[in-house]
Amino acid sequence: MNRIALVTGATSGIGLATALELAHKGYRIIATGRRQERLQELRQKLGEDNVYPLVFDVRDKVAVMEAVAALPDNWRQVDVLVNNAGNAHGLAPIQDGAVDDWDAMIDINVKGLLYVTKAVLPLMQERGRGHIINIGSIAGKEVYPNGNVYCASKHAVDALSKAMRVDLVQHGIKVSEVNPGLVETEFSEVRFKGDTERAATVYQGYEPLQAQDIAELIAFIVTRPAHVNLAEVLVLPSAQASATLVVKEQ
Ligand code: NDP
Ligand code: 8X3
Repeated sequence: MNRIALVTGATSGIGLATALELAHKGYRIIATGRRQERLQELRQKLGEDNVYPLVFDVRDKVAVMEAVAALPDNWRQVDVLVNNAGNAHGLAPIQDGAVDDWDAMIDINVKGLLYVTKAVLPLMQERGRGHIINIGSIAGKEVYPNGNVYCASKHAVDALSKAMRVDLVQHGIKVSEVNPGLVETEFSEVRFKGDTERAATVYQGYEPLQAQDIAELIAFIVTRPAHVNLAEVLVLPSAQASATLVVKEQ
């Protein structure tokens, strides 16, 4: 198999696990993120011919466009785009929210996803095929207290996934949305601005999902036959029933 997947946010968590899992399935990986040293580690691990690192901040539309435009000829046949880069900043009631946190979430989770999609789509359109996987969230299906702008950003991902599916179906491009519940990654460390103790409490008292669980799901979705599209999947830890209901040990 000579297939190529571009995975954003491949430096940690779900994106890193997905890059590894898809490589295991035989894909060559275009791995993106801001932390260059982690992309180099991935390249060393998987081999130079199997990983092409692209370092950019998804908020920087010029950097995104230039990086994708500069892909060498043997890396331009992108079969799969995993729009995974994203995060939450803060957890506060709307009246106390920090405007910089709001900007970050909307700029990264919504506008960043759009910029990368805009840059990569022509490569799929010219071949008349491709598969885009957008990483949404249960926060794109429900809102929870203090989650306001993060939830809004993931509701936008939900709307955009449906809209992309409608617009791209006649171009032979599949669009799938994967909506995880609680996954133990660096997500909460970022949300709580490096407070690792507070971050750890999010995943205590029950068995959260691991990044590998989501990676395996993504690998399953992209390896379905051409006529099958798993359009949307909500995937939760068994202890979670909704955005707010998680059964924890006392
Ligand atoms: P991590 O914090 O572990 O990973 C986030 C990834 O996004 C990193 O690789 C990071 O790379 C990249 N990223 C963040 N900001 C930027 C930016 N401005 N430019 C480029 N890349 C960026 O978290 P997760 O793996 O958990 O998160 C991945 C996705 O999954 C996100 O979209 C998140 O919203 C979603 N999600 C997570 C859930 C969870 O419970 N963990 C549940 C549901 C959805 P770098 O810092 O190197 O740039
Ligand atoms: C991440 C999961 O519940 O923290 O999207 O919003 S949650």
